Amino acid sequence: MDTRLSDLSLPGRLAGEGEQITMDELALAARNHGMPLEALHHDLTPHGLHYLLIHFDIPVIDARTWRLTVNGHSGTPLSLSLADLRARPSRTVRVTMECAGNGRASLLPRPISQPWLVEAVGTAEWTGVPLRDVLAEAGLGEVTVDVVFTGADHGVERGIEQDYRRGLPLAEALGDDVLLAYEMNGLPLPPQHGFPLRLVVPGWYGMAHVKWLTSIDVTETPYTGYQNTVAYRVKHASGEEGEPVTRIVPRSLLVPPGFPDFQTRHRIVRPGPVELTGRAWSGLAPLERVEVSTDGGATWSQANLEPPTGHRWAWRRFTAPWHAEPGTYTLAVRATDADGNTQPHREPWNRGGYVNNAVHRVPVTCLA
Ligand SMILES: Nc1nc2c(c(=O)[nH]1)N[C@H]1C(S)=C(S)[C@@H](COP(=O)(O)O)O[C@H]1N2
Ligand SMILES: [Mo]
Repeated sequence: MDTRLSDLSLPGRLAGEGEQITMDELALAARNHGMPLEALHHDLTPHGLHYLLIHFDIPVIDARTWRLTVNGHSGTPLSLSLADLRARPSRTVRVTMECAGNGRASLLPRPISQPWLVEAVGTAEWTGVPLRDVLAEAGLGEVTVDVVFTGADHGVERGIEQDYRRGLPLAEALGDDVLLAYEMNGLPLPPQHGFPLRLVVPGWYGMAHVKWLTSIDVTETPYTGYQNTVAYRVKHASGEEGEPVTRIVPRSLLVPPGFPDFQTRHRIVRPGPVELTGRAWSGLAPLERVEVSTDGGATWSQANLEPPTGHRWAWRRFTAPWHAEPGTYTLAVRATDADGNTQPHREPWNRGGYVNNAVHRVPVTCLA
């Protein structure tokens, strides 16, 4: 029998009208977990609570034999061990990372893929070597356009067998805070977050932060691999070329107040003062303001946004007092950045379900 990968791998599909979450989506959701929203209380997402997104399998890597190969223009490729990288000057950067597909499960029609609600986010301190130092040593020449990062994980997507690989424009790759990171919150990277080495591109959606790095290559023409030219593009029909997904647009999330019902997770509060709190971030421009609503976004009032801490790429906390009276409410929150980018009421729709930053809504019942 002639078996082809293209027969085994499903084409991109939109859920039919009324079609519930499929077993394939459940299988993805069970592997790729979100951050429980109560963890928004922490400046740094505690180990194990950071969201996770892995296209294929988590590779098993022996750090003693692992090497990073860097193919630049200096003639001989660099071959760096973990010890070589750790011996170099390091930098630590606090970064809020969010999956570009965050919010996908709420789109109508729903693109069938990892069915995120709103929790595909986390904040960590990444320690590693500035990428540009390594690129300078490897030699960039005059002609480099993109820098291409290859992970050790391997699989098939839409019939195309591949290593997870992404290209990044050179100007972005040379950013001060772009790291080849070997530590997360002061500990070696855990296997699921890219051990022994991952790329960190602060301000960009998650797909750019390639895990389990094995090689870095510079190219003289724009990189045209699957994860840049087929996936992670904002398209309205499947045949379109679309626009590449890049930086994180403003978003804010509430810590759901009060306490939840186990099965529905519906929130319950008691009458009296309730402090609404949560986090907001933007990879485009610094945040300007956060607003909250208790009537589903019909009216808004300004929240207290904590001042910037010097961690440009990390989320910021906000609080807003609320005096709860018996009844049912839809709480909502939205963030706006210094360039005027804000969050829409309705989910912006596109074929892959990317860059959806609709306002976060939390239904709450206040007991009598
Ligand atoms: N090698 C490799 N890197 C990867 C991925 C992957 O599947 N393989 N997933 C990307 C995506 S889509 C996201 S959102 C982030 C998630 O990083 P985290 O799991 O550490 O939160 O990793 C990115 N880096
Ligand atoms: Mo992602």
